[in-house]
Amino acid sequence: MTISALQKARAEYQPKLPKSLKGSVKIVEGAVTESVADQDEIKKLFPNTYGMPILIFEEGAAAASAAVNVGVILSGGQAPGGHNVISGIFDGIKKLNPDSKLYGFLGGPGGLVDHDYKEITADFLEGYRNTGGFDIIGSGRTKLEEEAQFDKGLEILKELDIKALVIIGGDDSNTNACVLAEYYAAKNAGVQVVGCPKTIDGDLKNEMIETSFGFDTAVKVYSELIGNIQRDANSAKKYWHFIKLMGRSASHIGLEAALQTQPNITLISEEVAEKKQTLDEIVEYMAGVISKRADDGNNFGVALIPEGLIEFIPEMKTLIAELNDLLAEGSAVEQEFKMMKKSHRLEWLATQLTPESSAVFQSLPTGIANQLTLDRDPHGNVQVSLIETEKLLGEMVKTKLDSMKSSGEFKGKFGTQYHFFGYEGRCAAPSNFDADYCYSLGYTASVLIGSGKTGYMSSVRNTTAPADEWIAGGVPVTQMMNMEKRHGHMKPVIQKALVELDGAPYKYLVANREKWAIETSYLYPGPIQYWGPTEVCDLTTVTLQLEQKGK
Ligand code: FBP
Repeated sequence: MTISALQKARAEYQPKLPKSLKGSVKIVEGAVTESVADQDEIKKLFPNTYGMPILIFEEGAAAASAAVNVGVILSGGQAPGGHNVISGIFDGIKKLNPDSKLYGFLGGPGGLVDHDYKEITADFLEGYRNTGGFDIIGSGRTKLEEEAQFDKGLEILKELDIKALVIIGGDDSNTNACVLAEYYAAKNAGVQVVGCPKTIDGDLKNEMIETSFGFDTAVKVYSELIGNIQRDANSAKKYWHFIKLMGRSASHIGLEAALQTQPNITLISEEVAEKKQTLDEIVEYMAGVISKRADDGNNFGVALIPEGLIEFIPEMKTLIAELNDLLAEGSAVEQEFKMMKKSHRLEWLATQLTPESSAVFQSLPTGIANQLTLDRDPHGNVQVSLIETEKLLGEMVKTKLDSMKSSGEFKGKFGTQYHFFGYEGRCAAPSNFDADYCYSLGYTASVLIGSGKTGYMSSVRNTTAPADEWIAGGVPVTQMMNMEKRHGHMKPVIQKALVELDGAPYKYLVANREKWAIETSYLYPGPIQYWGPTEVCDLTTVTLQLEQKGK
C-alpha cells in the first residue's frame, strides 16, 4: 500500500497515556452510583448492572492475567480517532496476556448479528495507527436492540470464545450496549460489554465523560475551513457565507467553531428553542446584523448555522413531528405518498397536516419541503444533514432584505455563498488530543475487561491537563440513563447533552457576539498541527477549557 508522507510520519507517533495506565494498574472503587433520573424504573430494568461503583485506575502492582478474546464494534457516524481506540484495546489486551486476541465485527453492529468479522492482528493494525476513518472494520447504523439479535450475536461470540465486547458509539449505541450488557449478565452468558464514548457531535458528555472523541479533531477541521472562508470574505468583501455545521441535534460543534473563529453570526439551536423563536424572528435577527454591517460599508460576513436547527424551531418541530408520524415506514399515508405522482405529492401532503403545520409547510420553498419528506433514518428521525437549512435561511433573509430595501432600511448589497461542513471532518487524521484520548479510552477498556467488568463505559478525565495527569477509569452506563419517550414508548436512554445556556462556553459567545457581529474580529486557526510547540499541538477545544475552568 502506498501512503502519503504525513501518514508515514504519523504512523510513528506514540500516543500519550495517563500515568496510571503506563504500568500495572490498581482499580479503586468509588461510591455506588444512581441513574441521573428515574432511578426506580432504571433500577428495575437493569437489576444486574445498576448501582455499580465508579472506578478509578491508579498505578499498582503487576498481576498475571489469562489470555482473553475480545470483540470490537464501531457504531454510527465516523469520528476521528476510532482506529486509535482499537489500537489501545489491542495493546492493552496484549499487555494483559500476549495470547489475547482481538476480533473486529464488520460494518457496525450488523456484523455481530450477521457473524461477519475479522481478526485484528498486529501487522494488520500497523497501517491504521493514528489515522482517521473507521475503514479498519467499517461502521454502520444497525440498531442492536432485539433479543433475537443478542442471541444471534452470542452464537458467534461463543464460537470465537470472545469474553468481552467493546462497543464504540454515541448515546444510542451505548444505550444499546448497556441493554446488551444487562441481557448477557442476566443470562450468565459469560460475555462482558464495555462502551467507549464516540461522536463528533459532542453530545455524549457528563460529569464522568468530559468529551466524546472525534469532537476535537472535527471542529478543528471545520474551524480551519471557516477561518479560510473568513479571510476570503474579508479579502473580496462581496459575499455573505452561510455555513451549516454538522451536529444532528446539539449545537456544540457550531458553538466551538464560533469560539475558535469569531464569525459575525452564530445560531444556537438550544437558544432558539428556549426563546421559542420563530423562523421569521431568526431571519429578522440575521437581516438586522447584515444591514448594520452594510451601514459600515461591510457587505460581507460569515454566519454559522447548526445542522439540527430546524428541529429546534417550535413551529418546525411540530411540523416535523407530524410528518414523522404521517410518513412512518409502512403507514397508509406513506404508501399513498410514494405511489403518487411527484408533482402532486406536496400539495396532497399539506392536506393531511393540521392547519397550523400545513400553513408552515406551504410557506417553505419547494426544495426544503421536499427534503422534509425524504426517508427517515433507522431511528425514525428526519435526516437533518440532507436539509439545506443554510439555503432556506439565505433565501428568506434575501426576501427580508429586499423588503427592507424598498422601505429604505437596508442600503447595502447581499450576495451569498453556501457551505455544509460535516463529512470533511469526520475522518480527518486525529489531532494529538484525539490520538492520545482515543488510545487511552481503548486502553482503559482493556483494563475494564481484564478486571471482569461489564456495563461500564471507559472514562478518561482531567483532559485539559497534560495526558500524564489524566484520570482513567470506568463509569456504569446506567448512571447516565433516564427514561424518554421513543416511538411512543418510554425507554431507558443515555441523557443527551445539549448546549447548556448557563454554561461557560455559551456565556462566552453571548458576551462577545454583538461585537463580533459588527466589528470584523475574525480568528484564523489554521490547520491542525501534529508537530511543534505543545501549546499549539496539544491544544484542547475552547469548550473543554471553559468548562473545566469553572470546576
Ligand atoms: P453519530 O452521532 O453516530 O456519531 O453521527 C453524527 C453525525 O455525523 C451527525 O453529525 C450527522 O447528522 C449524522 O452523523 C450524519 O449521518 P450519516 O453518516 O448517516 O450521513
